[in-house]
Amino acid sequence: MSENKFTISGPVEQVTAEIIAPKKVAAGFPALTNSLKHARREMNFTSCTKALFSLNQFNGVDCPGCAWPDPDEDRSSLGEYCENGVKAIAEEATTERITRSFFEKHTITELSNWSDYELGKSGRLTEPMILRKDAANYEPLSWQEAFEYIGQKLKSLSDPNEAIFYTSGRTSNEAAFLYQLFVRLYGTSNMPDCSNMCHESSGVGLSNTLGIGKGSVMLEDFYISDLIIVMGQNPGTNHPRMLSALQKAKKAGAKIVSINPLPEAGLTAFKHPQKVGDLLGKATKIGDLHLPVKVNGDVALLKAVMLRLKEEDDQNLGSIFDHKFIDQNTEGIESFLEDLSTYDLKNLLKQSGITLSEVDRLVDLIKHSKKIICCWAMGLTQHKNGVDNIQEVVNLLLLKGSVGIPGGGTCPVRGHSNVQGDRTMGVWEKAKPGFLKKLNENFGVDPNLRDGYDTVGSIAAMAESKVKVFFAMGGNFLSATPDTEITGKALQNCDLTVQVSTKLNRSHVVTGTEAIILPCLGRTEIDEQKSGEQYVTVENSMGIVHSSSGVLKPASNHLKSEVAIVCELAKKTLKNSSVRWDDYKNDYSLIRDAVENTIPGFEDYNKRSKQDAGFYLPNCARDGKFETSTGKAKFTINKVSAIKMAKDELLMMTIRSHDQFNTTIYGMNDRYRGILNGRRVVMMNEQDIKQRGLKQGDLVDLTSTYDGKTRHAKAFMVVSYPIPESSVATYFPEANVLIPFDKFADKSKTPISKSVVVKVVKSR
Ligand SMILES: Nc1nc2c(c(=O)[nH]1)N[C@H]1C(S)=C(S)[C@@H](COP(=O)(O)OP(=O)(O)OC[C@H]3O[C@@H](n4cnc5c(=O)[nH]c(N)nc54)[C@H](O)[C@@H]3O)O[C@H]1N2
Ligand SMILES: Nc1nc2c(c(=O)[nH]1)N[C@H]1C(S)=C(S)[C@@H](COP(=O)(O)OP(=O)(O)OC[C@H]3O[C@@H](n4cnc5c(=O)[nH]c(N)nc54)[C@H](O)[C@@H]3O)O[C@H]1N2
Ligand SMILES: [Mo]
Repeated sequence: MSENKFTISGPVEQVTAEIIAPKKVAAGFPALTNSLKHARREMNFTSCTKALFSLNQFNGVDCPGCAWPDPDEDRSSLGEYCENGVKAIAEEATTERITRSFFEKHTITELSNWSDYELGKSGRLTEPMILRKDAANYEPLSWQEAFEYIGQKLKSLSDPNEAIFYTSGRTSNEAAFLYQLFVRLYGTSNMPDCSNMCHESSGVGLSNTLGIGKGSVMLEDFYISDLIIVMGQNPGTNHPRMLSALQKAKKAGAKIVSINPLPEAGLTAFKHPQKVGDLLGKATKIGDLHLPVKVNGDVALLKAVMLRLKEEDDQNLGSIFDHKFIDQNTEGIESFLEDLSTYDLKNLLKQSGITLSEVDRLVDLIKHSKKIICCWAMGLTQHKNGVDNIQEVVNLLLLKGSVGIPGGGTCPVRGHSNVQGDRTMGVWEKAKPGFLKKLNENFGVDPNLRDGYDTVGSIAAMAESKVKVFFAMGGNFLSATPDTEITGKALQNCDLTVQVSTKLNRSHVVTGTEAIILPCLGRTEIDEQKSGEQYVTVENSMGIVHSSSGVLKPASNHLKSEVAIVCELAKKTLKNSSVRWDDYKNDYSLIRDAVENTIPGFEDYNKRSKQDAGFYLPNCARDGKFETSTGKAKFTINKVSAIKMAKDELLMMTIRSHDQFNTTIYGMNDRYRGILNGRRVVMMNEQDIKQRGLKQGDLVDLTSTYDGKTRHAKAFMVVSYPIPESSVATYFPEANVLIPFDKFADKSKTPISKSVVVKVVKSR
């Protein structure tokens, strides 16, 4: 480990990965033993049992992992958890602590050479720290000094738009509502969030076509569905509790299809880790059909499927499409079909990498199904044509009349546990006019605030030195965003960077001229305020709002809640604020009252959030009503991928291993994919490996070239993997240095993390 040179993107670790056969079954005993291994390594026995038994129980702790919903009734008394939920808890409830002596001992230059894994494993942050100008180390400061310091700095800016306020998706509704209120009262809409990099394409595509940026189905719909299509999503790793729903759906007769370049374990077969029968017996086969689409080949595939369906519909007197639904509820069918007819089936098959007989197997399943659910995640959203991907999925569902019916609809599966709620609370660089009007009436927010920077806009603005203060409510902006080197330099252009965090990460190390760390309570911890113990609320992927109450003793006596941090900061920053910041801090039920008075759907918020499973927010698409500009669901014309590649180029997707939560690295194993003990790997098709005169285990350098600028990532190990030719996969965030921040999805501006054109050459 070099200590002399400061690095932005961290060390290039030597790869010593061990490659074994990928797994075909997800969960089962190995998931149990693995989760316990993580829990035991990080936590003491009492916190471990307390946290796990309360996890996802009525009025218990909402898992800080993913946003998959819990059953409305019938929850396991062992806790509704999965292997990766346990890891998320263990990460937060770790017994390791970072104290002031840690920062005395390790300079910022030294820490910049630690890996994300090493930084994260150092433990929970315990007191506010400041990195002063030109200092080598962080030093402690009191909370009051910290708020004073940040408040002064914000007040001194000549334009509030010189500040940026980022949000990651773990922030509770209560904290998110106050945070956006504070930022807007301060006078800016510069609120980039992790959603910009995540499901933004879903939000845009769904709003445009169905009139609501959220999914339409509920958990119950899975159990009565005929057909569930899972596209561009790896639930076995990223939403393991979804596998229980797929298992139940399967047992009730649903067919399940996966469309994914990789044969992901959870979509093949599953053993429920909390059911003894499953653990001892045979696994449930989950997938009926797997279509190994090329990276970014989805629009081509969907068009091929719809062309074949159209032929069938023509031959079968219109009995395949739901013409009645189409007539009554949609618009644009004629131009959609006209455009579809211009495509050549052979070309579409070539572009998707799927054979005609495979396409016809899917067509056959769709033909015989009325109730169809399409689920998706990052495999569809993080492309130049990410919005088109989503809209093409909607086209298919509309043809079948399968939106807004029991058992059928859209299911974008959200990432962070409260990313959907943060948006509902108004964390967004834009705002619906009605919302700003309400904020104006209730709190005096300027109703004419203009749109602010989103995530890529923020990077550009910081790179151009237009920004003086960068403030992050959670997350790890540097490692999560594309173009690590450029983003790092952009952050360094700021005068002050502030991170509200639970754990140490790269964003604390690559900073503005000065930097402040504000350590906060995690979701699992007891939040005691003046009026007593507080609970918070979150919204899951299916629009259910419910409570979450911490059960563990806080990691340090000096931690503050995110709500308290926002209130204190607002008091120090805003001149003559009439908002009751102190009351809100003392009693979160008052914040919920304020939300109720501002955002539709939150009637009786305090009462209903205490009900066992919480309450559903209104959802027009679920009710079969489409609140688009015309009141109809819209067919849209979408582009087949237009990415051009030279012969020696490959299309790279950057994905998650089984041992990470975004930029938090839990361990070095991607157990299901059989890649152990190393993350700097590139999964390649055997043909692509041979063509380059390479073999598994070779070290290669990756480059990407956009607009004449070449980016480099050195020393990745080649892994021969069942992935379509010309597609390759690497892990995020190691490969983020290759992703140009100024290349993103049309309309949603989501970075192209799943389709980066790269070259792979042997390292010298
Ligand atoms: N344990 C754990 N849970 C998590 C997270 C985590 O990091 N760890 N992250 C959370 C967050 S924020 C999110 S957004 C979600 C992410 O959940 P996912 O979207 O499942 O995460 P990724 O690993 O990005 O996986 C993308 C999947 O899409 C496939 N794919 C890639 N490109 C394409 C394509 O062009 N077409 C198709 N059809 N498929 C493609 C990949 O092979 C992979 O299976 O998970 C959430 N839950
Ligand atoms: N190449 C590539 N890049 C990607 C993606 C990809 O698939 N490929 N995925 C994108 C996606 S989908 C997302 S959502 C983003 C994720 O982007 P972020 O949300 O910014 O990143 P995380 O890694 O989830 O943030 C982890 C940090 O959050 C802090 N934290 C954890 N819990 C809490 C809490 O309760 N409160 C506070 N205040 N802080 C907390 C800890 O300090 C931890 O280090 O990354 C994106 N980046
Ligand atoms: Mo995400």
